[in-house]
Amino acid sequence: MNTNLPEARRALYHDMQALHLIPLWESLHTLVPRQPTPDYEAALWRYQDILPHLMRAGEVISAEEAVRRVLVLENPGLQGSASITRSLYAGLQLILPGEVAPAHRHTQAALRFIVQGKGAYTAVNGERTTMHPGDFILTPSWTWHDHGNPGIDGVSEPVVWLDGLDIPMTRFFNGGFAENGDAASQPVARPEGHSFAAYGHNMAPVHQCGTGGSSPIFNYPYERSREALETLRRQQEIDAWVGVKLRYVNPLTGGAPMPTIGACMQLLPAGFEGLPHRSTDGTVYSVVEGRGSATIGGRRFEFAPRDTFVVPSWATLALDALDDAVLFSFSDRPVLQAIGQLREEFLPE
Ligand code: 1HN
Repeated sequence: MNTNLPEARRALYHDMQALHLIPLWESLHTLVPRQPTPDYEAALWRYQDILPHLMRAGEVISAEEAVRRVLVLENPGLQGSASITRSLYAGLQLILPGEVAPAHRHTQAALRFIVQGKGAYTAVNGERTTMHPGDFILTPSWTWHDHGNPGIDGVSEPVVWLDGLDIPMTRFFNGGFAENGDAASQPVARPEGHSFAAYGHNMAPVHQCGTGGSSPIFNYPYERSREALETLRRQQEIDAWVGVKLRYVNPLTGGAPMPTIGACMQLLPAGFEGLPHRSTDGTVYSVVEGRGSATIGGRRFEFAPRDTFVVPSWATLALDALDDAVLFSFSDRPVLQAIGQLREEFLPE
């Protein structure tokens, strides 16, 4: 062996550079960490802080010009990436009365979680659904979608929702394709409520057995999810870590509503002091009802209705509720599950 090793190594690395060769042994420990070491942070966006900026955006650009008028919630640890976790994107979208966000489709899958206002709809593959706060709406990969806010029942108001997309995953795999529609609003092919009637009642059409990758239900109404949580909190023991928590399913498979994104809704009874837990799926939470706090990796964030917060992979999360609190959440869980990398831990305290 060479007697002046440091010098000999440096010389070797230098001479290898032009051939695009690097020594594995210098970075092995960071390439294969003993546990997840996310390069993004826990963070909370207060709706109260965001809303004035969103309304100002409504004054400076139309939905039509913007195509989608969205303020992206960019993780402070991932500046320039338009990502909220390594694999997911989130943003708050505003559509004002009378506006239309034109039809397009892309391979990126999207969800909408309605945060405020009524009178808007989203259309997916020829069917419209009216959005209500707390509704969980899907626009699966490559489905045509557009949004409009014509108002309803004499109500005409701004509507805001949280968009969640698998944009960073699509970017990672270089699988992004997109197309614009011929018209701003896609033609209506089926009456509103069709998908929910066909698939939303633990039944499915006998002549349609295609499963596809995504749920045929594209609006999971808050009314139903809230009612289920309310009944269960009275009938069953409250889980010490998550309160009462249900996951949204694709009724044809029992799996996640979309291949890349899973979602849940949970209720924390007033006074709940949850135990810490962690999982490898970086998760975005949207507060529907109630105040409380999320302690994420030892940092405490107080939350109020309509706030959004993000819990990094493998960071411990402990949830407390002052009032009855309802939280919606979404993550890359189905992907981690599919590749054998989903791990969860429920800690004693
Ligand atoms: C998109 O299609 C929507 O349809 C929202 O509302 C946000 C962000 C990036 C790419 C496509 C929408 C989006 C998006």
